[in-house]
Amino acid sequence: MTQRGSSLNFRDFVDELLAAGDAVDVRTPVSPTLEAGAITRRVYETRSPAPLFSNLTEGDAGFRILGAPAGLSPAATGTYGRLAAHFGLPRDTTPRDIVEHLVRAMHAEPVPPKVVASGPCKENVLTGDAVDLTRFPVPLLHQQDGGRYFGTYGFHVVRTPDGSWTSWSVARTMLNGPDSLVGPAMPQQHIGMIHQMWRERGERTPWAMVLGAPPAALAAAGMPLPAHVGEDGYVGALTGSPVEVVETEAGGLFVPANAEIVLEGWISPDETAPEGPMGEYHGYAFPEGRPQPVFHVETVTHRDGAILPVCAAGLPPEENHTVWGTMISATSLDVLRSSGLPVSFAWCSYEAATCWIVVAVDTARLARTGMGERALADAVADVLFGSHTGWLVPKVILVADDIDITDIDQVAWALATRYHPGTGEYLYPDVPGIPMVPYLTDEEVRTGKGGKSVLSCLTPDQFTDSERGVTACFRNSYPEDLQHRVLDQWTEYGFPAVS
Ligand SMILES: Cc1cc2nc3c(=O)[nH]c(=O)nc-3n(C[C@H](O)[C@H](O)[C@H](O)COP(=O)(O)O)c2cc1C
Ligand SMILES: [Mn+2]
Repeated sequence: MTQRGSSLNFRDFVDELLAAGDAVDVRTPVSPTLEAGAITRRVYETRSPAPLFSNLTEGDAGFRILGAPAGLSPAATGTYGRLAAHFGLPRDTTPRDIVEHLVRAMHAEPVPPKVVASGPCKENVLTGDAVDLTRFPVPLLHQQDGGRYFGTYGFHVVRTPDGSWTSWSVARTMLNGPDSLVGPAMPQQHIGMIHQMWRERGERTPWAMVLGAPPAALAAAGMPLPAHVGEDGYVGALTGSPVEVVETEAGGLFVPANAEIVLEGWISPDETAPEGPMGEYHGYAFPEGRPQPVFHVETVTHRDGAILPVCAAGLPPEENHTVWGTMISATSLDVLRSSGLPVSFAWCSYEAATCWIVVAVDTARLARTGMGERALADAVADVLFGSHTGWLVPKVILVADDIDITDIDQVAWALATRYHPGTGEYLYPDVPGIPMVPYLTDEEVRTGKGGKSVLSCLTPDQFTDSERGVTACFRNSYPEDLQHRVLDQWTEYGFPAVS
């Protein structure tokens, strides 16, 4: 027996998507060399159901790939349905409710994982010469990529030498040979911090990577929770049940018991190999790769008929936007609210490729603070850019909370009609930030800071809570009884129903 349900069991998640018409079992032969990537890309770009490739032309028979595990869905099956299913929420849950759900769990008591003796991830155990990652259908995802990517939707498991902190974190890993991977472990990310602790002792970092993890665990591993917070305990709080974990074959680390594939081994203290380039979250593929740490695989365990989940990164919306962006929204909202600033919501617009976060300001509360625009911008920059989550996002857009910031059309309208050129932008050249942002100068990439801003779409009257004008729209421009009549008679007039 293993725990069930779409949030805590990847296989159940896949079955639920198939049952909801939000995944397609692709039985036509498909090559993991570019073809699976091309199909997955088109799926994101057309909001089609997720492809389950069950007849792959490379890799051992029986292995499968699930593409676009958290792509957006056809409207008829719930646009955010695949993301909601990661948390066991109904398919029609709004992104706003998903974010509030994530924030609530940050304030709940962590529920530590439950260690079980065995689980489906141990159905096949391969060690020694039997370790050959090329037996899996490891995809080449874009023709510009520097290699095949095994880990595009999996997470690393590492633990501090003193055992006090276990970190689960999503980062990409490229095939480096039959028994090794290579990928980033940035010093600002928790895997990089923990790897550094082992390096300082002159030791290898004990490591595991989990693919086809419980979807809630994957999402938590892609969430910038603060340092020393275990993502495993957060998943328990989020789902209401402890995650069932099993010990690795080598011992010392614990991985979700029903994971599809688990790689175990160690990160070399000093060895690097060329990694990338890869089509990335910001939507571009840059020409050069760079040297990154090598992950040596000593043991592979996997479920029968294992399914490798795959993110074909690039132009939004893919998982770097739908999962990472949503998790950043939750952690950013939490730090801003906790600081006492008059913030009602925060949202990384998927369309902005995790390069901006929109912050909704409660203008009634803002007026009571007496803050001016610069003071507010500086305070938001200070709180957000000073946090683990704020390192990831270079731009903040402030808007009054009459705007539904989860609706990009409304955000575009606010930018056009409320941002004042020349005075509405505040720059923070000395603030550190993720060096992957496409528009950074070489100097900014080298120093790891700059290119960060707060852009205000707050109009002068909004600082005094006085109204300069009323939005001319259905909700504001007609008496309520008339609005109800129009809504009630909508289809009678002859229009198709609006969801
Ligand atoms: C699909 C996906 C791919 C990601 N790829 C990377 C990556 O390659 N490198 C990286 O540093 N972060 C990547 N992230 C973001 C990290 O997982 C995220 O910042 C997380 O907070 C890191 O964990 P940590 O906060 O425990 O360090 C990715 C996230 C997702 C959802
Ligand atoms: Mn972490």
